[in-house]
Amino acid sequence: MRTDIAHTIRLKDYLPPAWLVETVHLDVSLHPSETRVRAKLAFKPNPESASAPLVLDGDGLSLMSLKLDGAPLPAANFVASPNQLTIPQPPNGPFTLEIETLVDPSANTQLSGLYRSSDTYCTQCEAEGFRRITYFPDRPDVMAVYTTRIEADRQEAPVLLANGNLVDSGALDNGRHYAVWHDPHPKPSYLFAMVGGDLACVEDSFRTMSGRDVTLRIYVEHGKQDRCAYAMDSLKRSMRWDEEAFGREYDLDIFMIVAVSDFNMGAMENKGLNVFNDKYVLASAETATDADFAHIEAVIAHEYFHNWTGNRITCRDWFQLCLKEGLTVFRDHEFSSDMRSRPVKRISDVRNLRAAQFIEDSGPLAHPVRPEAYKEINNFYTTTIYEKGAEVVRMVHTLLGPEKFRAGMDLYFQRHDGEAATVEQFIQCFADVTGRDIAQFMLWYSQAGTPRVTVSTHHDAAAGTYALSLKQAVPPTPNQPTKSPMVIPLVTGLIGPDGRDLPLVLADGGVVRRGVLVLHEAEWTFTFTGITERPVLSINRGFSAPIELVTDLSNDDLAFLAAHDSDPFNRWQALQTISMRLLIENVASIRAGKAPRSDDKLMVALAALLENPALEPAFVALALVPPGEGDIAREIGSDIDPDAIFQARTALRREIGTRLGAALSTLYERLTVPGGYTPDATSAGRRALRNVALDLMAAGGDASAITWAARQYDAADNMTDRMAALATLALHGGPEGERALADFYSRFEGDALVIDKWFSLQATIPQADTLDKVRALTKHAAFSFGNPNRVRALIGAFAMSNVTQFNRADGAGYDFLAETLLALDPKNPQVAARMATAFRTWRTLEEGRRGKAEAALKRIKEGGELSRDLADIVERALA
Ligand code: 0A1
Ligand code: ZN
Repeated sequence: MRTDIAHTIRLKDYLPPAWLVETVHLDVSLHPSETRVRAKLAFKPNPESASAPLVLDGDGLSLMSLKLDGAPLPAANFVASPNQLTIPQPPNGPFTLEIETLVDPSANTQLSGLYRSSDTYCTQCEAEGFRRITYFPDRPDVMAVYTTRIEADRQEAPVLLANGNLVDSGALDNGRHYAVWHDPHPKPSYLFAMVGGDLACVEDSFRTMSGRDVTLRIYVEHGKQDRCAYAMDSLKRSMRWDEEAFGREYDLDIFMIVAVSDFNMGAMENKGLNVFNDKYVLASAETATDADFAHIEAVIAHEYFHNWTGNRITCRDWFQLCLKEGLTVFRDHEFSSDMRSRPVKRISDVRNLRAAQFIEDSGPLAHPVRPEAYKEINNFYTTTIYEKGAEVVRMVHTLLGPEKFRAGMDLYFQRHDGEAATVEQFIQCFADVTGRDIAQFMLWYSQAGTPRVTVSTHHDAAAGTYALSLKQAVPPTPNQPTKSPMVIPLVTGLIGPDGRDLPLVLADGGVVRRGVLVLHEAEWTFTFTGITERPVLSINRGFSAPIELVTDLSNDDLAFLAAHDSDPFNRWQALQTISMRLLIENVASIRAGKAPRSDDKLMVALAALLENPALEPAFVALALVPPGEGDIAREIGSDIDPDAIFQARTALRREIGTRLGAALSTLYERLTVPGGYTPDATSAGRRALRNVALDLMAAGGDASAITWAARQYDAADNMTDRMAALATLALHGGPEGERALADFYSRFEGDALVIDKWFSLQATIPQADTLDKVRALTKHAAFSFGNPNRVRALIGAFAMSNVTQFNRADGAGYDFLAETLLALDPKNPQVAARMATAFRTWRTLEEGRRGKAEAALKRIKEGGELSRDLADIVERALA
């Protein structure tokens, strides 16, 4: 574990590298505990910086030998420690360095650098894992051409892979063999990858737009080949889409994906050799849900799209992380929207954004999309960098329109291909194609916090004018007490009594393009003319800006929007807002010992959805789900009582279940999906609505829903229906739930990814005995603290998704997490740090829980020698 004092790295201190690396020749001899790495690096001085000593990064390395220009370097001429190699007086001009290091992949439980997953050797080098393999200037602005020779025992590792194209391979003595890979595209060290193991492979091919044939391979454990078809299909669709939507063609002869079962994140975009968490590759009707299929499609696309946004154009430094991540998430969101239903995708994305990013942005871990300082970069692979980063790119798209946006992207690819770029350089491309000034827009990258926009309206029937007054405020966040007004694009419509959008004519003669009103000031009033009858305002359509919106719309206006808005997002939002108002009132009532009230108009509006055949089932399914517990808590803001929130939400679900029971059961019977299972969005939407209907009926106390759920569980031919029925039974079914959980385990025993669903489901049941069950499950034979998927499935689900039980009033949930993190940290600091973010809302809790959460955090802080990762999160959470 790293125990070095963590210093703060700052954006303002950026200096270009003193030394550049032209070529890297790696020669790796794989061995379970003593892998020998010989690196031959061709250095040259950077003409853009002053001469300086050569300082190479390392992390836990053992140096075996060192040569400069072919001759052993005398000990007096260098200083080596496990974490650094310095040559104080390197030659004046270019030179080569040959470095031999020894690494132990089997002992690498952090899963960064070279490690073993099951018996496969694999690497993870982002952000700073390459320095755990050899000494190197491990920073993304050092881009080199890599040639990798891998040697291994042929029995142990018949498959040997690295970036680029295969240029040589053959047999060696003693049952060993080798392969040589060459990647002609200069790349930063974080994109290096190699794999060695006994893996099965599924192969296909893709003809690019210029007519080149690319070999596509997915490597998986033997016996899993039949679960790769959807990933392969997603890959081919991604490749085609990037050509059509962005004009981007693939640039090597082969594209490989390797699925491993031990992986800290979702997947990694290493050049030509993506390494994936197997959760985002493997799928079959019996083992994966519709949501799993959609995630696989999105992650495959995301990693593939990085080939241009991330790899061909990379980041100058880690402060620019959103340059590749925000942009690539935007691209994968667009891809999924084109493959599926755009409105449904947008609603789901916004739901996730609010549930994760808005919460991060309003607590102690808030940071700008481009941070200005960090202690541990691994802790900045956050929802702010990724999802808010994508929203910022989406705003550029909204402000410019599709054609100018595409022109800006084309310019970006043309201008910066092969470079390590900055966020300014990216945004400048859009400025250059439009002639606009970007200074104020850049605040989206530098100011943390979710802007709050307050809207008030005034209709003057006599004058035929409609005034829309907007005020914006950005809340204080860590180290940023005051903020400046941002550029906020608000897609807006005024809807007449007949349900149609009125023309938007500004009184000052200004033109509204594509319905986009742009707020630049702290306060501004837009006045429209020609509005004789009172319209209903639909603002922030499609969630055009990632803001909190406060409007003076009445519940009747919102019900009108729910029924008539041409923007599906705002139809959904209107119902959410009505529900949220009710929930907040009911939370207060419950805390005051009063009964929650019901809302007839909400029920009428929801009933209308169920009867509207024009609506997509997937949309209706989303509209029937009330705001989540986290959303309600965020809206309340402080003095949170998670139990009262849960009760208010449960009461609303019960109300929907009972009041709309007849319509829900009709839907349940009508929406069966004929034929065998296919994962397409339309069938998935029908299943989603049918399963939401079932769950609401059960929430309403309908005993026949339990019978139906039990029948569905037993008869299901796919995991979506089986899992949905199991969840309903586990939540409402009493002994039926117990029976089904036991059956599920025995059906899927040995299939780790499926058993993860079983862990998560049990960890998220909002009942008092859940914590004891979770504790017991940590001892279950199928559980392991060594595997990140298992840890996330059980501990992560409990801490992040079981709001009432993690936040138990007696503090036992916090104590459990603290204890678990202290045990996990020495093994896998990255995963421990990520789990610790479950404490990010502790200050908003009511006094009793707040004290207990703080005590648990302090216990972690004082719990011994913490990793830099965990210490950083705990310190920021407590600050
Ligand atoms: N760049 C990858 C995600 C990733 C990030 C960090 C990792 O290790 C610390 C691993 C993967 C992506 O965006 O998919
Ligand atoms: Zn990414």
